[in-house]
Amino acid sequence: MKLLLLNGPNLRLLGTREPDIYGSFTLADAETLAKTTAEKFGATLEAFQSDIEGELVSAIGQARGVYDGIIINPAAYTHTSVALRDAIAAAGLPTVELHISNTHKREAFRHVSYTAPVCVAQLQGFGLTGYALAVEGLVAYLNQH
Ligand code: CA2
Repeated sequence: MKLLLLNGPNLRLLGTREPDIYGSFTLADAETLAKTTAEKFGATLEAFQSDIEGELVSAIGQARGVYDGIIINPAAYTHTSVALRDAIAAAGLPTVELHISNTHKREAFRHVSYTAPVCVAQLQGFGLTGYALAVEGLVAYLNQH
């Protein structure tokens, strides 16, 4: 089982700013946790981060036939991107939307997700642990479907 982890814009700043919202872990910490969790469940995981919407769209488009499922933290594009939503729907791969913070406790514009309706699940508010939980959940989903 091969999984793809995608992280969207500004998530490379994790660990450098806004620790009250996002914690003090780095993007590398999150990617390493996701990879070790995947291995624990007999899967492999590759990770990619981009600030560029089109690069994320392309990564999703190229995932079909290579990966069995996707975990994506689309970051701010969650709340704006029809292109990412269409890419996820077109890829037809089970996808989990992940957020570090609980977006429902934050500004109203973060309460809407363009991407969640085309994902099998959405997980948010667990900080770094969410990266492990999302992998565990996606592996379980793929084993059942
Ligand atoms: O909680 C999440 O994971 C978010 O996807 C993070 C996005 C935000 O736009 C979403 O509403 C919720 C922002 C990512 C920016 O990451 C930073 C990390 C450290 C310092 C500054 C920004």
